[in-house]
Amino acid sequence: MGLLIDGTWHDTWYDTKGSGGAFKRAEAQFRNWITADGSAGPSGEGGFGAASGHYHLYVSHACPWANRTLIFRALKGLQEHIDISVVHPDMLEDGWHFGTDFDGDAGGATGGATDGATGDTLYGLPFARDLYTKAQPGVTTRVTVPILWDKHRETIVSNESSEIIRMFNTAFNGITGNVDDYYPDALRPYIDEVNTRIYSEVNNGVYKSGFATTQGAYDAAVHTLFDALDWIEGLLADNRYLTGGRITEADWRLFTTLVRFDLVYHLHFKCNRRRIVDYPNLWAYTRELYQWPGIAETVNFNHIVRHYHYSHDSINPHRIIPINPQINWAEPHGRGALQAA
Ligand SMILES: N[C@@H](CCC(=O)N[C@@H](CS)C(=O)NCC(=O)O)C(=O)O
Repeated sequence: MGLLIDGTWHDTWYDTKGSGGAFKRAEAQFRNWITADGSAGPSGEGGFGAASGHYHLYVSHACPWANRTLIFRALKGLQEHIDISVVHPDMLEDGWHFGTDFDGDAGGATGGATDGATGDTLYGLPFARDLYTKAQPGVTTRVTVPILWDKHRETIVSNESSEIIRMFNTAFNGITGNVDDYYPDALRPYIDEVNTRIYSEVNNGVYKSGFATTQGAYDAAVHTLFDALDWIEGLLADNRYLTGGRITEADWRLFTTLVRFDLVYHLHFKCNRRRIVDYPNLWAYTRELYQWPGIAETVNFNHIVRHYHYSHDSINPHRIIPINPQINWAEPHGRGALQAA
């Protein structure tokens, strides 16, 4: 784990000294947009037009932010238009790397996809940081996944998952003919409001709990997290999805945290007041989303379990991979028939 400073790699863990032991996530730095016609998007440079085979997505199967982008690639039928490379689940002193010696079937977790680490299928580079310096030689940045890469310009379009999923939602509609909309105009204010709370208190809340280095920082994060889960449990008693009867990006953004919760966040990040299976509505909802066509294939439990327990030696210094609960993802969810967006 580390970061690039002026293009040079420094192997350092997150610095929590200046923030009273609290984990603060850095802002993503590459913020261009792919649009249907290459016109400028809400941020960054223009000139990134939608085209089949033009872009490549670098992901970790362990990572909830990368999982969002794989989900939108599946929901929007983009698999044949945007190919992918999968990093190795172990993120150690060199950060994310492209070793191929991980078999996605290994590890004993059940269900989900089973593909392993692919290596960098575009360039054969050893490390994800090499992509960042290829895009910008003197860059100062954390080296995160997902990375949406432009194969022609040989640069990073975006390393911000919340924006990549918005691009996937609309930019390629003319190519795929898939006009399903997960960020519909009428619901945008409500989706934005729900996203803001869930990002801070749940998606990032599990990391704030797990990476806290003082009791106070942990207590603040973990209580906020479970208050937010209680709020969502109540919301789902009266609503099919977070913003009403229609599934939106807010649901998919929450799902990638929920699907990892009982396997890794509950134990490894000490988010252990309750498990997701203990909340009737949240658990049925998580199963429903997992069982949605194309979604189980985007979730690789073996990468998830391996990455968290093996990569964070400040939390698990002996790198022992726990036995893990057996979760029945195929159990009927009982929330009615599936609805398209
Ligand atoms: N804002 C980014 C966050 C991505 C992120 O933090 N990814 C993690 C993996 S789950 C990562 O690559 N961390 C490496 C690091 O922080 O050095 C997004 O949502 O795309």
